[in-house]
Amino acid sequence: MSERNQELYDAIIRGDRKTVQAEVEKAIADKRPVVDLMNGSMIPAMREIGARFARNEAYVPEMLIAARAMQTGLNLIEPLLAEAGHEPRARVCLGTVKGDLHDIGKNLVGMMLKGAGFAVDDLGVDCDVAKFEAGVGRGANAVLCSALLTTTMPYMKTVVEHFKGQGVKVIIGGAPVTQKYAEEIGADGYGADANAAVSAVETVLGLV
Ligand code: B12
Repeated sequence: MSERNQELYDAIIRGDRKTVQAEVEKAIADKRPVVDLMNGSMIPAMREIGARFARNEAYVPEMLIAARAMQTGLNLIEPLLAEAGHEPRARVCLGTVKGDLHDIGKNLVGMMLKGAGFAVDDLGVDCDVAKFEAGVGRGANAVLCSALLTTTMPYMKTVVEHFKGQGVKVIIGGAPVTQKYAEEIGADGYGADANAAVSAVETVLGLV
C-alpha cells in the first residue's frame, strides 16, 4: 500500500493547483517514487470527489477543478515516466469513447504505456470509430478505449465490431468497465488500472 500524502490528497479535492504543484515538486525533489504518489494520494482523491458527487456533497464544478488540479500534478510526473527516445515496442492509439469527456484515467494509461516503452497516439476525448480508424491508419497495432459513463460504455461494442476481422486488437477500460463486459462484447483485452493496461497490451500483442 502506498503511503498517503495528506496535503496533496486534500489539495486535489479542493482543486488547489498551487499546492498540488508544490507537493508534487517536493516529492520529486526528495526522489519519492511518483507511482506511489499517484496510487497513494492522487487517484484516491479523485475517487473521493466522485463519492462526494454521488452523495450530492460535490457538484460538477468541484469535480472539474479537482480534475484540473489532478492534471497539474500529472503533467509534472509525466516526463519522469516517459522513456527517453528508444525504438518503441509497439504503437497503440488511445481515446475516450464518443460522448465521454473524462480523460484523466486515459491520460494516466497513456503515461504508463509511454513509460513502458510504447509509442502512444493520444486521440483525445469523444472519439468515434473514424478517429480510432485514423489512429490505426497511422500505424497503431492496438486500439485502447476508455469510458467513465455507463451511457458511453456501449459504444465500445461498436468499436470492437468495427475492427473485428481487421487484425487490430481492441483493449477496453474505465471505472464502469469489467472483465466480464469485455468478454461479453468480444474485446481482446481489459485492464482495471493503468498498470493492468500495460499488461493487457503486452499480452494481447504477444510481447510477454
Ligand atoms: C473528474 C470527473 C468529471 C470531470 C472530468 C474532467 C476530466 N478532464 O476528466 C467532469 C466535471 C467534466 C465530469 C463530467 C461529468 N461526469 Co464525471 N466524474 C469525474 C470523477 C469525479 C473522477 C473521474 C476520474 O478522473 N477518476 C480518476 C481516474 C484516475 O480513474 P479512471 O478514470 O477510472 O481511470 C483508471 C481506470 O479506470 C483505468 N482506465 C481508464 N481508462 C482506461 C482505458 C483502458 C484501455 C484501460 C485498460 C484502463 C483504463 O486506468 C485508470 C488509471 O488507473 C468520477 C468519479 C469516479 N469515481 O470515477 C465522476 C463520474 C465518472 N462522473 C459522472 C457523471 C454522472 C458525470 C456527468 C454526466 C455529470 C453531469 N451531470 O454533467 C458529466 C458527463 C460529461 C461527459 N459527457 O463525459 C459519474 C458517472 C456515473 C455513471 N454511472 O455513468 C461519476 C462516476 C460520478 C458519480 N459517482 O456519480 N466528471
